[in-house]
Amino acid sequence: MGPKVVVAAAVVGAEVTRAQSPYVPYTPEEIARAAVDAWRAGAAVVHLHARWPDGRPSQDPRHFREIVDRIRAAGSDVVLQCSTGGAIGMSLEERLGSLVDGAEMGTLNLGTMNFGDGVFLNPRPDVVAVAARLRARALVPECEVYDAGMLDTLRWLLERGHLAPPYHVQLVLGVPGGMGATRRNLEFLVGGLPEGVHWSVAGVGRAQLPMAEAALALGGHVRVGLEDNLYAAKGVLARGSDELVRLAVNLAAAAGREPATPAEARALLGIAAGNALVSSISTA
Ligand code: KMH
Ligand code: ZN
Repeated sequence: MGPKVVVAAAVVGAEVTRAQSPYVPYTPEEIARAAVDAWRAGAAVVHLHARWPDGRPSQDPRHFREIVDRIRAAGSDVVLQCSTGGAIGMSLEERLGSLVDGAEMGTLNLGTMNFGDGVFLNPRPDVVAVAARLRARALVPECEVYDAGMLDTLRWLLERGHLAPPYHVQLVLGVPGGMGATRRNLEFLVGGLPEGVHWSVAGVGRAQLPMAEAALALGGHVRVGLEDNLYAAKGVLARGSDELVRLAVNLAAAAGREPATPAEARALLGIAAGNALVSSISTA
């Protein structure tokens, strides 16, 4: 058996809509249920966004608190990672609203880029500010890397002391405006990572499962879920992120890798157990 694989589920992003798939969760209750289903299917980490009931993206702390509380109330010990990326056009302070008590990780987006037809703004001072907020809240950063130059920003953050281990790297490949989801790009990025860092791949659209397969072969971790991909197979909508997690777990088995439990993922990613299982209600 190879090293354990941390399977992360991104159960809803800021962009996908119910017009595209009826399985996209919107309300905190739906998002929490999707997260718990993904955990039951083998995900050790859930990457969380929130929505208003009409589907607009939300970074409102009340939504994140309800999601966190509902996941814990369902008895799940899944690692909770909150998005600070939010949606294009949100202010930095709005984006940081997601970092509620009970969160264990937060994303750190490493640069500005075209994101579809919009621009995802992450000027370097904002990246430093998000890193500082994550550190102040004792959250483990997940560095979102969409393009090769962002690895240079990662090194700059480390050299200047804005970022220090433990942190995790997510290579998000296939965003229109970022690096394409190809094996060659993946191998190039992995070759440029700091020594010993844990990394994962999130392939966008139809590249999701092929990128997961490539990451498994290269010793990385994987992210799947409806945020990045709505389909289980060509023309067949996934009925939820849990279905995509099961497909990833099957790929892992074929690659001789077993999914890590949330406790094992915490140990691998350097997440203090003390941060886990603290609900926002119990600390309010
Ligand atoms: N919605 C994207 C613009 C993150 O979660 O940190 C940014 C995003 C990244 O989803
Ligand atoms: Zn996200």
